[in-house]
Amino acid sequence: MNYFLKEIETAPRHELEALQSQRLSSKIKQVYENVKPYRAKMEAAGVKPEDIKSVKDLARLPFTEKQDLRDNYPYGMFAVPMSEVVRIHASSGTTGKQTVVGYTANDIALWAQCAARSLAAIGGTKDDIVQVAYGYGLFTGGLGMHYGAERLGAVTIPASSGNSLRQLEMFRDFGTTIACLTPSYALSLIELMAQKGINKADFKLKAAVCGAEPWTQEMRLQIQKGLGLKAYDIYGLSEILGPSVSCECVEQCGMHICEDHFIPEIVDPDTFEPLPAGEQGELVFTCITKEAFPLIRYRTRDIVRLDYSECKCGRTLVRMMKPQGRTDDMLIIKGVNVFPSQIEAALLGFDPNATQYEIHVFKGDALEVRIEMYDGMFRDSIGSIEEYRRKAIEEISSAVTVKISIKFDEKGQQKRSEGKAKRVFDNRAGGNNHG
Ligand code: DLL
Repeated sequence: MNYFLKEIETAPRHELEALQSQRLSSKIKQVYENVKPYRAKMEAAGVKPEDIKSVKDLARLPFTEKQDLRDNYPYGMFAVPMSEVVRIHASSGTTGKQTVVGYTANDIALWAQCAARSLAAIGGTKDDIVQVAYGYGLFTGGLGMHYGAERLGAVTIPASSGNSLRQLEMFRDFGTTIACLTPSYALSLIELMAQKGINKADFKLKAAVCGAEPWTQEMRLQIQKGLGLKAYDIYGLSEILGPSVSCECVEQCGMHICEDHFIPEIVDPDTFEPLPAGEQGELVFTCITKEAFPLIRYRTRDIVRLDYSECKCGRTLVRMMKPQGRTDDMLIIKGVNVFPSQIEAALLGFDPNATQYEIHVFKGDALEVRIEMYDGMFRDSIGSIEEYRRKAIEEISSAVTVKISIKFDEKGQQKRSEGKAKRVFDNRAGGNNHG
């Protein structure tokens, strides 16, 4: 097995917990002293830093939410003087004002270590050639994986996203072995390969590190087949770090969280009460090592289940299963909660080639799935267009338990993704329009 920091990644759980407890209590002291909003919240909750002695005391601390970051925009929650800050990133801000996060030099080193651990977990070594096709800029994907690949000692290609034909040329000419990109961008590249007659046999790719947006197992199979590699899931969010808060290992069965830096909790999304291990709920993180922007009990809005069982790779770090969606992306259709990922799983389960699709919601809660047509779509087993429609409605409606309609879009009509795909268009008044 390939590890970057074996001692930590395979540490017995009681040792890991002792480390977390010690780091947590000193971090809470630091934020209490240096970050006014934390001090105010803790005082309001009647909690003193000395009350937090171990991870078991975590639940006594107040939550932090996106709104707190907005209220203290841009630098009000930084825990160090600005002279210590060496980098800033910002969240994409799909809803409301963007949020700003800062990093000290140690934070950047910590991030590079986490990203190197992620790459090592999927089999990466210094002999690899890593093409980073996440966007570079305020978005954390590009620079996060870039520093990780360099820390691993691999050859790093700072491709950034877009310029798709060039991405494929680089795969071929530079002998790229690991590609870092969003899953929807991977699909866009696969489509372009078919259009340009580019063959995956010309590539040396062995792995894709895909994240930044929800994607299903069905999508994984499409990417693996289309690019001739193994596709691994990587998770992160700007507020906590960026990519590599957690990443899959070669077993492809859940993403190991860097728990020596981030303590995860799962809470009930309605009552915010902590849920027992193994239950699905909202993921909450507490940063215990970051210096500039250590969020405490940050509610991510991602719906996740944690698995504490042993992993075949030998890592003892808890695994988070694929996020089922975000509480703020969940659609409420006639009183029923519908996650876009459920629609994707049902659609691709029925037709693995229907990867270019959109979800539209209209007044009166009408839910329409628009599937872009592709060559040969109504041939073979799926039958005629009406037969396809009937089957798609049946499969998707039964998965989400609400009635849907299907519309077929012309080939090439829908916008292709180069980063986070936008798939949901909520046309109801006040509806959100997340990807
Ligand atoms: O998307 C960081 C990142 C970059 C992760 C590259 C992985 C690879 P944000 O733009 O702040 O940061 O968006 C964070 O994206 O709360 C999730 O809802 C979603 N997300 C990220 N990774 C995954 C994933 C980056 N693997 C938000 N599966 C998070 C599902 C994901 N959703």
